[in-house]
Amino acid sequence: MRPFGEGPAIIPTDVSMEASQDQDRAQILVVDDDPSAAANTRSILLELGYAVTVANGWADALRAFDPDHTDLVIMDAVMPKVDGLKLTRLLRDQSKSYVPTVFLTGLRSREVREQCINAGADDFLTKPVDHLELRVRLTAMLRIRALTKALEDKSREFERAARTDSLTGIGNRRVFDEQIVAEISRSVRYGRPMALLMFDLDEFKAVNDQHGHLAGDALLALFGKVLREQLRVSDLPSRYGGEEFMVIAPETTAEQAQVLAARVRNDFAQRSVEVSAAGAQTVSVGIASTDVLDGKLERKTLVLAADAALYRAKARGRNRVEI
Ligand code: GH3
Ligand code: MG
Ligand code: MG
Ligand code: MG
Repeated sequence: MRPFGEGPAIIPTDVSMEASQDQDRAQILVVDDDPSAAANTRSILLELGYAVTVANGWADALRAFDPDHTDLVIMDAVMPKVDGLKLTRLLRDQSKSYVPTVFLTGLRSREVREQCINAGADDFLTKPVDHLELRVRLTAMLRIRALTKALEDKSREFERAARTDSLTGIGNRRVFDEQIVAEISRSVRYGRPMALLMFDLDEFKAVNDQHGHLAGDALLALFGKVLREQLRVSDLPSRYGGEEFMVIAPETTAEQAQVLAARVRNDFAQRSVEVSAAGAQTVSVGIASTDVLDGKLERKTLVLAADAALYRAKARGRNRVEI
């Protein structure tokens, strides 16, 4: 869709042009239980240069509605079973993106108009449709749609950035805080095992001191990559602090977590040699898991247990895994 809708795109003159311009043209979904009324609206819209999908009734509309591509819905207010008012609510529930809806109604009563707007319609037009009226209303509505969509995209981008650690590309502390609560409650509810693995790079301060912070950063980035590659999709990695990382492993016992930790440790030690002049970088791991913990399972218990295990790994010489 073109930004900020400076009116409909140029009317295509041949099929190949139509295909190439399709991305640019606003996509309008026409919903009408009366096929001839729908065809009429469709032909006006095509003439105005819009891309049009027609749905004959509510079930068809729910199928055809695509929040990522539909820019605007033109809907007949009076349809059997599910009318325009109800359908608008259904479509709104189905979409996180705000897609404007214009009602077409043969009813001229002022109460109906108020009902339409109260039900979520953004505008309405009476049948038979006046071409100019339709054109100007759509221009205004699509301009708002373009602005809204740009804002929605931006906000998704910000949301993603606020949750990602930029150096390692994995989730940050905020993501860990959310995921640990959700996974513990899932584990408790279904009586399923879960493990928490806490990784801490060994003697990392020395790497920075001797080889510079850029070398340290490269190693941290590599560790994030190793986690992304070595874990199952259901495992949840995050950067907890400076050179400390967490992995929440659902459906995982202490024994299985040890295997996972060993895999990460070995891969990281091997690949770190290529990334930094500091030589093979080792990492210590503390594991807490529901199958070896007693008492009420809480976030605090699990984190403290993983931390204590990590401390033991450090005390016993580093470059090892403890439970
Ligand atoms: P230990 O084996 O006991 O864990 O020793 P250590 O040196 O790794 O532990 P310490 O906590 O003393 O040092 C952690 C170091 O990690 C200190 C800090 O400068 C470094 N660090 C934390 N975040 C970053 C980062 O984003 N980039 C770089 N290059 N270094 C970081
Ligand atoms: Mg009707
Ligand atoms: Mg540390
Ligand atoms: Mg450390």
